[in-house]
Amino acid sequence: AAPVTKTYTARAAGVKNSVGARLLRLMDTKRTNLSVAADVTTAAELLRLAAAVGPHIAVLKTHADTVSDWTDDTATALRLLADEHDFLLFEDRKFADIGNTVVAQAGGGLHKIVNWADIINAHAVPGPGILSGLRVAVESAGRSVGVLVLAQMSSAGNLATALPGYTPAAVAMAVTEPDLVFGFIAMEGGLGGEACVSMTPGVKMGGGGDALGQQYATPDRVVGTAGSDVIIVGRGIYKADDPAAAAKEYREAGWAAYERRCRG
Ligand code: BMP
Repeated sequence: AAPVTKTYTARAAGVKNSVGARLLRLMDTKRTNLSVAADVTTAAELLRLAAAVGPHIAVLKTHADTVSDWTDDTATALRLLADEHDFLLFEDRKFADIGNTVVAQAGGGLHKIVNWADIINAHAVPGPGILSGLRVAVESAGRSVGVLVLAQMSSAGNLATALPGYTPAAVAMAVTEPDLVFGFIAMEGGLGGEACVSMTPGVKMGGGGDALGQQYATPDRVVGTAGSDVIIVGRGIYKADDPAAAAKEYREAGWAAYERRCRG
């Protein structure tokens, strides 16, 4: 399919999940479609990185379970930074269990994810009960949270991409709950229609990969050619000598690709 050429803002009105609509408007207002994958291992590094890249990003993506000294204060400090710099917090926990279990994983444990994250994500493998469970957790937290379903992955040999029918089935599951699910982790845009947001990991200037199966595409390819909406960049930014400067570069590349796409 041809990439979606409508602006993020023009699509926001059709998005039923309030976090998804907010993300689309925020990207146009702040002029950034960049998400930084903050894959650092201490709370101090995480907060330092969030403060440095905050002015350039739409979303900060975390793996709270890789932070060795995570406490409730880490979440509180992240929320303050998110509100100060106007970005959303995405905890990339990739829930993948039965509904009853994800209620406890999303709401409880050490990380109490739905108490602070704006965006969470889920594999489609367990079936729709996983979304019912996440809905219970979100409703009991009493906050606005949006869910992304993993429709595709960036890693070599991943079964979502290798098995014909997997991605359409994941999309079909997601679009039945538009007030909860606003989009996908995917390698392309347009999945689920223009009211859905695609966020793409595996992004690095120059492309390439790593030794453990990661496969990279450039911001231009992801947003321009593949029509995805948000680039997710980890090592390309947090391993740079100057993460803020690298974030600015990725922001500009992602934004230029979006503006070209909107011109059709
Ligand atoms: P990096 O840019 O350093 O390769 O990091 C990519 C980030 O995106 C990691 O946090 C990883 O967990 C996540 N990710 C991915 O790479 N591929 C996927 O398919 C899904 C992901 O969440």
